[in-house]
Amino acid sequence: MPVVTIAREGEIAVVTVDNPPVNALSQALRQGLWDAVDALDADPGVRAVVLICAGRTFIAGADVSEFGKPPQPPHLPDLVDHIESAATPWVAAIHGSALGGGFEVALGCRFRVALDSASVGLPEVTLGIVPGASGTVRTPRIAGIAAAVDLVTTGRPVKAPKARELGLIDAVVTGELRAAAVDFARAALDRPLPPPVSQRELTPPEPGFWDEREAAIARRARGDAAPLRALACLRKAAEAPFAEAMAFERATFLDLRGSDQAQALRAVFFAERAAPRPAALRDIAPLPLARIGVVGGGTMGAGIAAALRDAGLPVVLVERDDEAVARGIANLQRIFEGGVKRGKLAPDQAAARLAGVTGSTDYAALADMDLVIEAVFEEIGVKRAVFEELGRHCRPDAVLATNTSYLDPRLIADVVPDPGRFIGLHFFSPANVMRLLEIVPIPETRPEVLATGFALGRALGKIPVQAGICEGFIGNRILKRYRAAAEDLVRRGIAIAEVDAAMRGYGFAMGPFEAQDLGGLDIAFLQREGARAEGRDVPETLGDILVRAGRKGQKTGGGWYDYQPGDRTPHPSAEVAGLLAGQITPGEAMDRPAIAEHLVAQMAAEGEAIQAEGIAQSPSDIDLVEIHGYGFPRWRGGPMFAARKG
Ligand code: 3H9
Repeated sequence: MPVVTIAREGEIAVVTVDNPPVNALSQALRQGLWDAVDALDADPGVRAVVLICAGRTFIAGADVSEFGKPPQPPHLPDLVDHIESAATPWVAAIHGSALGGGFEVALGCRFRVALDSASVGLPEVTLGIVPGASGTVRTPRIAGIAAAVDLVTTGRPVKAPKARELGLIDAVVTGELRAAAVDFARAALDRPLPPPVSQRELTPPEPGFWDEREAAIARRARGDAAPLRALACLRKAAEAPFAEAMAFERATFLDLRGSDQAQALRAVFFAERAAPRPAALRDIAPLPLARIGVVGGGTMGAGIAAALRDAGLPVVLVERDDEAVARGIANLQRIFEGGVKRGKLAPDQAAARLAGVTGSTDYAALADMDLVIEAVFEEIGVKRAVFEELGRHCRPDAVLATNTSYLDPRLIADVVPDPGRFIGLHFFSPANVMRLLEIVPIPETRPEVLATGFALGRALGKIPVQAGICEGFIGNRILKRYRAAAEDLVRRGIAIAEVDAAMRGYGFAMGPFEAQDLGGLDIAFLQREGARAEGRDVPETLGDILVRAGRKGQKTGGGWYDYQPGDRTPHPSAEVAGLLAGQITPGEAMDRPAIAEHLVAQMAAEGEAIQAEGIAQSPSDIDLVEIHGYGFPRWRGGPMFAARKG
C-alpha cells in the first residue's frame, strides 16, 4: 500500500498520506510527497492541491525512531521548500495533531485549514532537539517573534482556534474536513495568493527582549539544553536572512540529535508510550470502569476523585460521617476552584465537575460500583476495616483497590472474600496533577483486574507502572535510599545546603532536604517509629533527631532549615547544627557534580536491586517512576538511564 496517494476533485488534487500509526515522516513518506509535488506540477489540469491524512492524525512529525540513524534524502527542510515552491498552491487539511515536522510541512503549504478539534505545535524541545525543517524560521514570519518563542521553547501545542488567532491557521472548520478543504482551495483560487511564508518580513522584537527571554528560559530549563538552543535559532531567524537562519537551525538540529540529552528524552518518549500498554496484557480485556467509588475524602482521596472527574467519570465519595463527607467535598471544591484561578477550568466546568461527585456515609452507596479505591489513613487496622465493609457491600465482580504507599497490600486483601479482584493503585500527591500511578498486584490478582488498573491509568492520562510488593514499592523504596545516602553525606561533613544545591544543579527543582521540609519530616518519622514499635531494627536517622526536637519542616517554621514566617526561603540553621553536631565527622570534601553523581548512583543501585528482585518490570519503568513521581530531571532520562550512560 503506497503511503501517498493522489485523487482528483475536478481541478483540485487531493494528496492523502496514510502511514500508520501517526503518519510520521519516514523516508518513504518524504519521497512520496516529493514525487507528488513533481507529478501535480506536471499536470496542467490541477490548479490547487489539498494535503490530508488518513487515520487518527495529520502528520505527527519526523519519525523519531529514525533519529539514531544517518539522515536519508529527501531531507525534510528540502521537502518543505519543494512544497512551498510548487507551481500549484498546496492547502494542508489538519485533523488530530500537526506536530514538529508535520507542522513544518503544513508551513510549507500556502494555506492551512484545520478542524476545530485539531492542534498544532513544535514539540521538538521535549525531545532534546530543535525544529529541523524551518519551524524556528517560518513560524515567527507568521505569528511574530513573541508567539513563536512561546511555541518553540515550551514545545506546547495550541488548539486550532488559538492557532487561527496567531495566523498559523487560515480557517477553522467543523464537519467533513476533506470537503471543507477542497471548498477552501477552490475559493482561494479566486483571490490573489499570499506570498510564501519564506518571503514574508519579520518585525524585530523590542530592545531587551532576547536577554529577558534567555534569563527566563534558563531558569525554567534547569540544565535542559534544547529550549535555549531553540531560542538562539529564533534570534537568528529575526536577525539574519532566511537562508542563513535555515542553515543555523539545521546545524543546531543535527548537533543536538545525537546528544546525550536527546537520547535520554527519546528513551523517555518511547517508555511513556509503552508503559500504559504492557505486552503481557495485550490480549486481556479490562473490566468496565463506568462507576467508581472513592473511600476517604482527605488530600489523597479528594485528589483521586478530582482526577476521576477530570476524566469525565462520575464518583461516589464515602466518608465515615457527615462532617468528613463535607470536608471531602470542600477539598474537591478547592481543587476545582484552583483550576479556575489558574485559567485551566471555566467556572461552569468546575461546577459540573463538583456536581459529578456524590457524597455518602453509607457503604451501600458503593453497591453498584465497578471499582472502589480506598484512600483512608495509612494504618493497617483502619484499612482492613474499610475492606471488610467493601467486601460486604460491593458487587462480587467489582475491583477493590488500595492506595497504600507503604503497607503490604496482601495484609489488607485477606479480609475481602475474593482477593483475585484486589489490587494496589498507588497515586502520588496531588493525585489530580502527578502523572505517576504505581499498580501493585498481589499474587491472587486476576489478569483482567491488573488490565483494569492499566485501563484506569490510560483513562486518567497517567503513566501507569507495575510494581511488585516490597516496602515502598518502586518509588518510595528508592526515595528512602536516596535520603539515607544524602544523610550519610551530611554525617561525613558535607553541608546540608551543599547537598541540596548539588541536586538542584543536577536538574531537580529541590534538593532532598528542601523537599522534606516542604512535605514534612513527620510522615516518614512515624513510619519508622511504627516499624520500631513492631520490634524491627530501624536505625536512628538525622531526620528523627530533628522531628524529636519539634522540627517537622516548613509547617513548624523549621526542619532541616529555618524559615521566616510566610517565606519559603530556606536558611541554614544554627539549631540544626547544634542538634546534629555529635553525629557529624567533618572532613569530607566533594564538589557538587560529585555529590549529585554519588546520590544518583545510589538511586540506580537501589533500582538494580528492585529490578533483580522482579519488583519492577524494566529499568525504563523505574526511570518513569522517578521522572513522574519524584521530579528526576526528564532530560537526564532517569537514574537507570543515567547509570547506563555513565
Ligand atoms: C520532529 O518532527 C523534528 C522535525 O522538526 C525536524 C526533522 C528534520 N515517530 O502517542 P501515541 C508512535 S520531532 C515515531 O500513543 P496518540 C508511538 O511510539 C517529532 N513514532 O498516540 C506509538 O507507537 P506504538 C515531533 C511515533 O494517539 C504510536 O505512534 N513530533 C511518533 O495518543 C502511537 O502514539 C512529536 O513529538 C513519531 N514522531 O497521540 C509528536 N509519534 O503504538 C509525538 C508517535 O508502537 N507524538 N509514535 O507504541 C505524539 O505527540 C502523539 O503520538 C500524537 C498521537 C499526539 C501524535
